Amino acid sequence: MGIIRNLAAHVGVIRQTLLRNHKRITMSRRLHARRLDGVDKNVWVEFTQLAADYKPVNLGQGFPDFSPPQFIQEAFCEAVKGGPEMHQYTRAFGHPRLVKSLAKFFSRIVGHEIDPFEDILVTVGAYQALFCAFQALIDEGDEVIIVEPFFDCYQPMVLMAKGKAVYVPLRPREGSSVLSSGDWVLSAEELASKVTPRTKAIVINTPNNPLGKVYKREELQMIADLCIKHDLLCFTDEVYEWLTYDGAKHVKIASLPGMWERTITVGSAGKSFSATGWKVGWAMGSGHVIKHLKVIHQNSVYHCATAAQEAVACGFEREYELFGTPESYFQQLPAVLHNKRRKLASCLQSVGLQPIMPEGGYFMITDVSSVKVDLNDHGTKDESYDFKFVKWLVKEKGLATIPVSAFFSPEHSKEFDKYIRFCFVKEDSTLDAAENILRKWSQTK
Ligand code: IK2
Repeated sequence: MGIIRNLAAHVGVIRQTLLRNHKRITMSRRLHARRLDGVDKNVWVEFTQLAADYKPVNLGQGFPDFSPPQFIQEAFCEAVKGGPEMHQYTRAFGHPRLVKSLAKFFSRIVGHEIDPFEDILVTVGAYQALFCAFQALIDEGDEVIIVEPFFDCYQPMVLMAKGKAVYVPLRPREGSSVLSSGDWVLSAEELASKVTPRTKAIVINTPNNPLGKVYKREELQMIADLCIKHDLLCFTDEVYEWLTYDGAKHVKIASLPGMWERTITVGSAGKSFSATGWKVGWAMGSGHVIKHLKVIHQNSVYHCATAAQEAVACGFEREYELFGTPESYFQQLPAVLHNKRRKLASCLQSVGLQPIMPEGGYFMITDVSSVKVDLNDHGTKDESYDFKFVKWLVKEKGLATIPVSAFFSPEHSKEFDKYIRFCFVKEDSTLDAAENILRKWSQTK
């Protein structure tokens, strides 16, 4: 009897397993769309989880661990208290007060009268602006030239639009000792050689994440000439536009002659006002281009949080009045970060690492190939060196950073997997804690 009962239980388990597996197989056949193939891995998902699990000193993901400026916090509180309409839907393509303040602010910089209602789309962070741009403008088979290193989402966004990403890396200048991001250059010949009759757009990011390169006017002119010659679009991701150091100047490629009509400029209030969790961003460009991004937006997100947009509008109105003065947050933030950048650089140098000084942004990369550690137990066998190294650093030393090969295409990532990225938009106490970890470790080496 007992044997029969055991047998029955066993059969029951097998039956359940078969049923589950069967269900899983039929579901997985139908479940995910082909556009998800090859885009399921995400460096932020992976390393944010690792940071949540190990609670390290976090110089990983790019967000400040300090509060946004008082004026913008107050603007948000005022917006929340501002009556029923602040809690309801607003205009789909951008809250009227925000698009007007953005248009007024950026018209002065671009040197072109920006129409608030035609030329701007407010989005859920710069991320959604990029998504709308790729979805709206890239068609099946279109080629998109991406300059590496690049913010990682460009590649899956091209793939999801059924386009083909074509890569051109910035490389250290011949003979340079690579101490500054300015030594990383784009070869005009290499870039031109990638243009084919199928090329639709060139994607750049200045100031660059993770390298910190701020493209010089001549470099942008070279890209602009190519766009005009071959009738290409330019997607320019400028979320760190206010953050430049040591005299480097951010130039908007949209301000170069002939470029306004063919450029989509992406910006982020999260990065501009140190409030990344608000997720307010925008795409800006000629109305005849932006109208297509609006179609993607209206059929997916429809519109963004009203109170956050109202607060960002107040921030831009204030910055318009204070532009270029020491009271402007767009002057104050880079001044604060200038010191943090120096602090992190000297910390890295003191433990024998050679940082590449960023001219802009809030990241610094360094070569860790000289560091001798046993990475066998960290990461999978086929994972690249920097991924293993970063996992080891979190788990064994309690310090979070980001692997730089995540910002390169599969074909070039091997060349750059000796670098890791540190984020320095952090309290001095956080940078001190990171320094303590690095010093202790270097003493035990
Ligand atoms: N474009 C670039 C170049 C970015 O760096 C980001 C945000 N990156 O933050 C993650 C990190 O690198 O640690 C975005 C776009 C997205 O900006 P938003 O937060 O406004 O969507």
